[in-house]
Amino acid sequence: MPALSPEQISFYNENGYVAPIDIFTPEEAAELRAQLEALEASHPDAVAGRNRNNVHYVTPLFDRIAHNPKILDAVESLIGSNILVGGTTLFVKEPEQKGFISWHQDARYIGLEPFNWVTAWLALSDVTTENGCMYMWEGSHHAGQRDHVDTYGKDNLLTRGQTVMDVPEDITVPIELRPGQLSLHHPWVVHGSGHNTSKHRRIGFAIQSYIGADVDSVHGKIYVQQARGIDTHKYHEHTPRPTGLMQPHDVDFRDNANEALKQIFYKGAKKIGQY
Ligand SMILES: O=C(O)CCC(=O)C(=O)O
Repeated sequence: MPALSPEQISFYNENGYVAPIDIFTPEEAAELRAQLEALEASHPDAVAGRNRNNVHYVTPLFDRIAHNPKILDAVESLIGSNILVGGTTLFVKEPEQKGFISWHQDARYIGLEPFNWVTAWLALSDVTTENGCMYMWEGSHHAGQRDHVDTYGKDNLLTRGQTVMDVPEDITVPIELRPGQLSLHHPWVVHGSGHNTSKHRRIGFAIQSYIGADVDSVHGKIYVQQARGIDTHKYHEHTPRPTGLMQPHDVDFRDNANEALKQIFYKGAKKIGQY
């Protein structure tokens, strides 16, 4: 499916997310997953810990996903045609892993303004309530930015365990996806995800985020790639796309970019948590 339909756009505007969006066939998604798992076997440190951020700088596999025209068509429906890739994160939950993601808004710590941006989350495995899919608090983006408490919870996969309290959990909606399906969510929608209680991996790749060319970074330096259109505002340094797997200059660059990202994520934090 290319661009979002008017109904999907209305749904996004009303609820703060839209899903599922078919991007890859199950066969294509299985192939992408196989490539990821080969990469995990050959370069275990390249996609884990802090390095789960910005894998698209060092792997043609994730670079191609981040620049996929079908994903960009859907994103263009929401933020317009001048699109930059502002960063990516792999969100993998291993079988029966305790890790969870507390209720939060992406906009709270990322520091991208104005809010003409969207997070895209691509499933590379089945994503279910059992294996820790995201839940959305529908419509919560309408109230703008909310207070978060930095909990630094042991099993919390967010950097500082930032948490929106008093979320009406019983009305939040699970976003179940098949491999190759995408969800898109608004910077202010409150969302989170639970433990993987299943015997299977839950694998998601988030482009976090696609930003309009008019979006600046108010907490620190970010690097971008032109995904579509032109950079009308030139706020950010542009980076080349990888020419091969784990090329030394790309790895050096990614390390620098992740150090800069750390400064943003932990700005004003009382302590540095785990990645
Ligand atoms: O992968 C998850 O469960 C949560 C990811 C998330 O919070 C996000 O992409 O904004």
